[in-house]
Amino acid sequence: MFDKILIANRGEIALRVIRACREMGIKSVAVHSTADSDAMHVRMADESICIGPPSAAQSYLSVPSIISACEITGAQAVHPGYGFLSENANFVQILEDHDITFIGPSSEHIRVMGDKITAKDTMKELGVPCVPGSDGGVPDLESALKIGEEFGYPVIIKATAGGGGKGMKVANSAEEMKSAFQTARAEGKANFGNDEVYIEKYLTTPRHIEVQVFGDGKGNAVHLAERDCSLQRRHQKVFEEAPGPSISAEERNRIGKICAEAVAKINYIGAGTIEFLYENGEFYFIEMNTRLQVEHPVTEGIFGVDLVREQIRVAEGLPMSFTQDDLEINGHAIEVRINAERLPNFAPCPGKITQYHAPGGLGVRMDSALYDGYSIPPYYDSLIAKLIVHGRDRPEAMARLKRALSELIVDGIDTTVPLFHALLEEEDIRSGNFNIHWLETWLENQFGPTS
Ligand code: MV4
Repeated sequence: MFDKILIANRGEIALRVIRACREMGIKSVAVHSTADSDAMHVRMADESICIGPPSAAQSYLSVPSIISACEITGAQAVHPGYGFLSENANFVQILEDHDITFIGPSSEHIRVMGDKITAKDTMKELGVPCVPGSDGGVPDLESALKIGEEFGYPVIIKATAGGGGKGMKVANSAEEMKSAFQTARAEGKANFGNDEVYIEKYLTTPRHIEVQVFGDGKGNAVHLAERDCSLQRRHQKVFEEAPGPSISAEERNRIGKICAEAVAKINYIGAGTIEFLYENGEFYFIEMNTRLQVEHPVTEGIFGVDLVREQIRVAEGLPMSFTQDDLEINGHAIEVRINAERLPNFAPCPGKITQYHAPGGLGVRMDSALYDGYSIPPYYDSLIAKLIVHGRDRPEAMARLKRALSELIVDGIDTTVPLFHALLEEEDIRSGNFNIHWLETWLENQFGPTS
């Protein structure tokens, strides 16, 4: 059993892990930059250690600093949270070499899924349905044009190392292929040091549906249904829910089984998310994330399980505490991401919180590292809170979200809270009628193209 876990993260996700550790009787170590000396995760952990200056590159992303912090504090394991080093295969390799347990998948699984071409090859081989397109990388424009002819336009060219929408270009015709192909390549090279690209049929109006999976690393795995994360702006999720309002029990069981069997077969360990585009009743794999995701609480809400506790258990070599048969969906959960950002442009808005009041009551969970008088530093992600509500059904969850938002007070800075008040009045949101383009179209209609 682990005696002490180091959390290589900050903010609400660091608190999330510290809380799981405390419930399991495991000591927690917070790491922090000099800009985070007053941060809540430092206060809440059993111990803390400063690992560098404000810039993430020199603190939360510094592998030598994190390894040193483990050695100094005697932590036997590292939980990476999400972002930062959570999907860095080299970091995991170095931990493995130092006999420090990474609470997450093997470096090998992270590496395979971190490259989208090898991820797609692997998933296809495992029987997961994929978007039609090139088999592997496309080496030159001539081959790209052939693929365009074969699958028909529009197609999308994607950098294999891409992320956050970078290195992704749509070509609507053969004429557009040249510049789309070259731009995707150049963006891959510039942003990720990798110019390899692949091509898919472009799906015009899909939903983003992601299946939560969990493995024990010994050939056992389960799925925990799906989340609908279609409401995004510039590839940032804004509003997430589980289960997906458009997915039937039959579809859920079918795709869930495919995903669980796939990760069982590769002896995957820990939490993972298999991302799909969903259009006209079909699922198309696009990517796999090998981390605990920001929106994991909606899954926890409908299943009543603690995913971080399970991550720690399997990292210790223990079995998961549930089987597929134990997992039953109870009601509906919604998460909204509250960012320190000013509408309509979502400009980051760090600063001092002059008044803070978190909502509460039945079915309300507030995951946040805010406190009264806290100063949000300007160096990191603008997510400051996740408000998660649970109800017996979707309408009850929506009513509860509206009620909880009305109780919330975050004064001193601008936040995305007004966006959620407005969204909850929209018929499409109330009825679950949206795809990946809905939010950006709505924002343009509300505020014009500047947003
Ligand atoms: C696509 C697509 C349409 N067709 N692939 C965006 C980021 C990356 N995760 C995959 N993305 C997309 N891939 C095919 N074949 C549309 C998107 C996409 C998108 C996907 C999910 C959520 C929001 C999105 C917004 C724009 C584009």
